[in-house]
Amino acid sequence: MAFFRGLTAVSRLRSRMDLKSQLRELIPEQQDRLKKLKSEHGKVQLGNITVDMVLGGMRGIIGMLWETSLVDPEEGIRFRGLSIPECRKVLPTAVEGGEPLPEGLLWLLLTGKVPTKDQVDALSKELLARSTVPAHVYKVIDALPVTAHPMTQFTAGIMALQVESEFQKAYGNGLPKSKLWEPTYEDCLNLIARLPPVASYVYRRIFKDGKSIEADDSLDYAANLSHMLGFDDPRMLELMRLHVTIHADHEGGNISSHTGHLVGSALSDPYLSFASSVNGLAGPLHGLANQEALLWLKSIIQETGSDVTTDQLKDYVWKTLKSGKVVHGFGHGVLRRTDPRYLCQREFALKYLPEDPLFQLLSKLYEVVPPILTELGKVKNPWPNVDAHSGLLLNHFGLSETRYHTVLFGVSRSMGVGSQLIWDRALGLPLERPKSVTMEWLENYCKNKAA
Ligand code: CMX
Repeated sequence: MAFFRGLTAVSRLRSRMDLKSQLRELIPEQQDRLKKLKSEHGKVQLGNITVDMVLGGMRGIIGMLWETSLVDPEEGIRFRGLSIPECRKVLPTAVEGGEPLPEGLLWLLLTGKVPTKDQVDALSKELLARSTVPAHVYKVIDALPVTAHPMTQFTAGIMALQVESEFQKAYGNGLPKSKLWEPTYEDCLNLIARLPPVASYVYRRIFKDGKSIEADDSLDYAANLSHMLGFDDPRMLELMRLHVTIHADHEGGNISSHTGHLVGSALSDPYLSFASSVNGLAGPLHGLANQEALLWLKSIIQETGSDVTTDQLKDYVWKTLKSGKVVHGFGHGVLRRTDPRYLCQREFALKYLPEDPLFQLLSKLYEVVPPILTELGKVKNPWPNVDAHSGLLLNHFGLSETRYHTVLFGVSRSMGVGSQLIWDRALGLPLERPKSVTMEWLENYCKNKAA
């Protein structure tokens, strides 16, 4: 009898350690918090919306709840209150003093708590156990021409994964709204787990011999992603841990996050929602900027050689702008300073690849581009963003196929979009349906106001 009591205590302890059990404990108190906010402060006005905001892509309009992270224009992203430098200090690592394990960030995004190394290791194992991809997914990808953009092949793979959605089944079976977070959780964890094999399949199909590399069960999530792509250099494993951690989430208003949340609000399952996110990420003003930024850096070296002077660089930047293009990797919709995701990648480069010619070029551009963008007189943030830096780091360790880089951003973004989708369903957030108006409506409104 005492033996069985002991066993029950162990399983109770284990269940308290496990991510889903922690969420089950957290959800009721967060639901009460939201109810209180609505009932006590629902009518409080949040500043004034102007016509500029309506016409300007809704900039600055607070209109969405996003629990997992918040961007401060001056300081940058905070994941559940922790900045990137803080995350790099407190989240468990694979190597002493190394980069955070993204599983730790996922835990933090979901629970608001910094996990222990044991919890992170258990989550790594859980993700690996969930990572089997059904064979039809690869057939769907194979049906596309090998020349299709990697992001197209990646999204097709995500859509093919959707046929196993637990959410869709549970919804069809009439699961009550209050319980929908559970199949959302299952889908999101399965999705996050299955993206590395799908992403590496796409890479090896397009750029290598088409032969997949099996996951290594001794490795963590990001290291396995690198391994399955075909890169086992320990520095590359560290880079992938950093890459997946910093690209995971950037509050709710950016296109990939917002799209996932919007589509999810129709109770589309997490696969459908996240495929939409990835399609938004594939736009050159958003995630595809990492591809464009690296192609641009390479084009400078091609045209001028690596001993480029400051004057030559200035000319090149102006030439880019005068040809009607933007300078990819610079500027931001919300940030008004250098992106801390850029700065931590710069730190990584200074540690591992200070002599890399593309890194040295980017360091020079850090001096040259902002004054030129400022001179244009319309750019609100002339400083570099995350996408200026990520490509050259991957390139340094041999992942030089620039067109592929946004796929890795996509793998990482599943953690942020997935975490928020779970909370969307746990809090019972409603269908998203902002009001739109016509130009005529605005003109009449302004006329009446003036009168
Ligand atoms: N190069 C040239 N022009 C730029 C610019 C840049 N890097 N950044 C902004 N501008 C221009 C805009 O195109 C806009 O011009 P118009 O008024 O003629 O249309 C004007 O400056 C004002 O833009 P803004 O208010 O400063 O910036 P937005 O919020 O409209 O756009 C962003 C933000 C990121 C799309 C823009 O800075 C840009 O195009 N940057 C280059 C692309 C890029 O790096 N995107 C990645 C962002 C990070 C991510 O999401 O992954």
